[in-house]
Amino acid sequence: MTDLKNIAQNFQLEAEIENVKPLGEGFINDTFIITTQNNGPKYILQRKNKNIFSPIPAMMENIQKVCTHIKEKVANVGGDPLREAMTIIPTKDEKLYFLDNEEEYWAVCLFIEDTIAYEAAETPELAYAGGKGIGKFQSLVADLKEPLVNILPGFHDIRYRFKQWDEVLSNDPVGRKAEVSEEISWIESRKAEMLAFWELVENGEIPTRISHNDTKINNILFDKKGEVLCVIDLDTVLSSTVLNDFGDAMRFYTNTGLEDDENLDNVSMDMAIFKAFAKGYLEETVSFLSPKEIEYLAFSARYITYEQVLRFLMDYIDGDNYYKTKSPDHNLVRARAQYKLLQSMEAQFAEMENFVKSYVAELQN
Ligand code: GN1
Ligand code: MG
Repeated sequence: MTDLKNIAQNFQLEAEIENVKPLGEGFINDTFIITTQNNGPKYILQRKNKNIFSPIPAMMENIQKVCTHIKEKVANVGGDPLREAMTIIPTKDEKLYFLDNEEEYWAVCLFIEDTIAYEAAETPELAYAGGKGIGKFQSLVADLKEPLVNILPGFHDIRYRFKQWDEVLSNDPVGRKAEVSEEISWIESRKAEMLAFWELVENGEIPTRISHNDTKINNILFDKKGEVLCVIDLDTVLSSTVLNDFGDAMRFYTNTGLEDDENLDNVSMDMAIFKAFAKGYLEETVSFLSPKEIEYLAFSARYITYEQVLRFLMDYIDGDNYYKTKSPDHNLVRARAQYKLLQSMEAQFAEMENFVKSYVAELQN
């Protein structure tokens, strides 16, 4: 604990530190909350995972560019930039991160009070608000002209993922491949349709824009009225297709079970949640989305869910190097649960597509 306090001391905090405690269950970074004395402001402290985000200083610059841009826009319309955007707290020597003597990177942002972070989209109303929030985020950054550094090459790029996949399968470093031949066939049998989609991004038919890329519901802060206040966890802001944000949100919001549910009967895609999120999202974005983006919106849910099956399964075969796990087969359990969700999306795909088409037509009339 003293260590964490010592680390926190390096940042420009407005009050004396009281305590530093773990917060949340991120799969990638380590997150803590800093409380300060006399009920002073709270802060979020994170050890950023340098094995995944590289280089961290460039990632922090990306986040700062996005936050500064959003703050300006929020202020222009009379909003509160300290609540409706993330505020990065620099170090005492004006850096966006602190590098400790073990070469670990730390960053601090202001904790936003009186907000709710949900772990599941419990109602269609919440999903609708979430869709509006992600749509609004995309429209706020749509005119950000400064380039972002690609600190996660190939992140939602299935061609790149297949390369990693082939390597992990041929190395089979911990001898797990033989026991998951059925799961491997789930990936292999869908390769062509996934690549066909990604080719549209590669050849520019689907445009590249700034997107969030990790739109789980707990990466959004809601206010007490149930409206989205602020989109957080900006480590993955990148130039890619905005469809990744829609797809990843659908992977998370519509799941009637847990991401790592051991009881597959719990897992399916909730169509009411899909429709509610899509409504909110489209209301904010239909003015700038291209016809191709709209055409592939529903498919993006399948794409990202498939990619997530692949990523969990690949990490299992690789010996669990990427995601934090709680048991030896955690990644396999996650892969199976996400596959169940994928199948449910496939079964309901026609209705998903039709809904998007008809709601866009309604909005455009
Ligand atoms: C990771 O860090 P966290 O838990 O918000 C991951 C996402 C995955 C997600 C699975 C940088 O997100 O891509 O979809 O876990 N982030 C990174 O729940 O890999
Ligand atoms: Mg997160």
